[in-house]
Amino acid sequence: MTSPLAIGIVCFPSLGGSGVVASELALGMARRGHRIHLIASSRPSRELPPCAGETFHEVRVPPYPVFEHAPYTLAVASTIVDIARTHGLDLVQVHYAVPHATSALLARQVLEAGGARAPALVASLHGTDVTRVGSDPAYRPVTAHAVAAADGITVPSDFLRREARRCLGIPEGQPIDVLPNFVDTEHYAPAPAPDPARLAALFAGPEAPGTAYLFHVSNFREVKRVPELMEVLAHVRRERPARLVLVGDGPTRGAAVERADALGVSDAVAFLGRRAEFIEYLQHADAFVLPSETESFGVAALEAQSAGVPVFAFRVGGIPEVIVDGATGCLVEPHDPERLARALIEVLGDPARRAAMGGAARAHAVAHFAEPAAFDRYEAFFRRVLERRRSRDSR
Ligand code: GMT
Repeated sequence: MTSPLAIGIVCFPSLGGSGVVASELALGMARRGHRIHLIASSRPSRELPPCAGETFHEVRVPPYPVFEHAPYTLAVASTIVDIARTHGLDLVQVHYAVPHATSALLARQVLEAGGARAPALVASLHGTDVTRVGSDPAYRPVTAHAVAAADGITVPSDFLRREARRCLGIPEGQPIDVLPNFVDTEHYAPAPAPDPARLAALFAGPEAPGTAYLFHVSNFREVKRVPELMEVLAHVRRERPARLVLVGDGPTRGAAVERADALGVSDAVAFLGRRAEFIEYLQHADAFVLPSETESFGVAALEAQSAGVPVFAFRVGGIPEVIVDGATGCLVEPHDPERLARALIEVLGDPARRAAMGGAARAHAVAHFAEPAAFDRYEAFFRRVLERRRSRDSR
């Protein structure tokens, strides 16, 4: 019987994939008997049932008139120090390197300066913390230093491992472990029996027979290319009736609404805004469309597959590591909305093929990305990191 670990998990609370991964992992590890301290500026928006082994710690960032930008990085570092001193921590895992890896490194230095043994540091990289924000000269020197100083580094795909070496200069000799993201396959499951009345209620609108339902969820940042989704829909609708439902909100929502108006498809689009729960929409959708410019992984695409919904996306970043082109969805060359629409028209026009893809998507998610196995991988990884540090310290 291995001993339970005390783990601090730091994340951003918003509906982004890194927050989802962090909060699901926190719950999964707490249910396995570990003591988990979840650290964020507010409760992560993915509401999960309370669990005895999990404690939430809010990072307090007090404003002060001198600050143009309140120093969140210092507040996270102080929170980690406080938890380590009060409760004891074996390991701190930070999700999203900017600025969390720097906060954790600072916390380590503060604890060691006080004569304490600092927790091991794991930097879990997610995407733009490497490719865009982390590699921006405004942040790169400090971010690269903090990530390289971690006792363990994880990424969700081979793609992001290559990018971490290239953008942050992590040397070949330093291990970066690929731990793919995961999904709760019991929650994200196909509908037991698709219900036409429920379908009509969910995707309300004047329906033509055979209407195809397209679904998208994201944080509507530039990288997601949500306005281009309107073009995909317009192309599809030239060939067949289709509606698009979007969950989420963010900086490009206005541009997406305008593009839908300009293309004359507004009546066929529903912007539902932010909501943590959208499983029913997924379960009743014919396709999930993700026209992102890049994705290191694409948690939403995995959730769709787990619900038995094929994914249509551009062949970019780590997406080919999550979606099997032609089997669990379709990947087309970036970044042409018309090509994406043609792939949709082809598959949606062949109900038997669509059904086979849905079944394959579900099987793929269950076989490769289910939570229990992912939690095993994380636990083994955390123990490896601690062991590595122990043997280094004893030398
Ligand atoms: O890097 C980001 O843009 C934010 C981050 C997030 O917090 O949602 O998204 C990244 O991490 C997710 C979880 O690992 C991945 O599923 C997303 O593909 C990745 N986003 C990008 O690479 C653009």
